[in-house]
Amino acid sequence: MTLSFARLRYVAWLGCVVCIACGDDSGGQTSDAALPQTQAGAGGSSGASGSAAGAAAGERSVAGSAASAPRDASTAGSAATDAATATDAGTRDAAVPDAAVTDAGPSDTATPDAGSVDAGAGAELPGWKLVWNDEFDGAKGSKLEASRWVYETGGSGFGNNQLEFDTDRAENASLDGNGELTITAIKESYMGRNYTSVRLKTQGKFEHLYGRYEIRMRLPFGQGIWPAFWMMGADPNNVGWPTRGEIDVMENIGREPDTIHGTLHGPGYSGSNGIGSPSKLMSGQRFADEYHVFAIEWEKDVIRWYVDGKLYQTRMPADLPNGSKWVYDHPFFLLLNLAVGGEWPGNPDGTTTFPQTMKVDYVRVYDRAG
Ligand SMILES: [Ca+2]
Repeated sequence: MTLSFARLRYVAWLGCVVCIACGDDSGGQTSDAALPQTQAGAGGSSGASGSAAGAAAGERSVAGSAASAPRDASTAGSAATDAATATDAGTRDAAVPDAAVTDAGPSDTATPDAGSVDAGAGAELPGWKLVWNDEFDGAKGSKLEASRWVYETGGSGFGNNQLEFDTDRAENASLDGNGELTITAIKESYMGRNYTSVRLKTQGKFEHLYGRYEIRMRLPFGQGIWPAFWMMGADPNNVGWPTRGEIDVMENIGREPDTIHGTLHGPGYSGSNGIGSPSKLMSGQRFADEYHVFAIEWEKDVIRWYVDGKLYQTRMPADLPNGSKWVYDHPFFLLLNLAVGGEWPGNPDGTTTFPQTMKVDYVRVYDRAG
């Protein structure tokens, strides 16, 4: 394991995936101190901190998600622009949800179907050019491709007091033979821990500046279960976390089955003070019931978060606390993990069932075309 336990000094309260992250960088990056991720966490509270936008954003629910709105591929190219405009206006997320702000694209089209597996082909997205992806095609039982992913193994708790030991075993992560990655959190005694799972990253394999980052997946569920798709800033100069920056594309904690969180962590706004907003499904729905597409569009001075093609949050430098710095103008790498327990989600209890399975159809990264 690559973590430097010493670094994991602080524990964040709310969800910092990051924290998680922090520990991660193998290597000696000094400062990656661990840290917490967070925030977002806490649901509505997230963001709050000094961000003007924080408040407004909190309420937005991207209801209707999947099933309801058919996506219009043709809007894809301009979507971002429109969104940004709406946002600037101050209406921020509010304005956008339903509108035509779609991520559009063939990919989303597939999303609506509940149990659908492998949206398959169709990585083309109007207005965007695919620059990196994993469709998880391959023989049943195979592990992830070493050319794309690094298994971040260990049971340090990643600064969040997570309970699992993250392994590189096929039992915890393997292709299902039908175009999907299956990540499984298992309750078992392993290396001094009582749960095993997986934490993947593209550090050193794929680090990229700006673009659209999209994942189609079906979440696991249950108290203490904490899936996340997120990004950490590459850190060649060892500035450490949170100065290196963290973008949480999607986090979910089991006790909020209808809610996901998108969050930024940077210097002066990390851990429980991260800047973020939740997105909720309509009453009675759970993210674990269907596949959903989670995405961000990251450009200079603006990051937009989407669920099933609907924009629910836009963040810009003006949203940060006074005097704090926007640290999102350098390459980031991707992380995909399924944590068990920890400060933010709390630990599993008698209602939690194992194994818990997270299915991932694809991860795709695009640059703006042209
Ligand atoms: Ca696939």
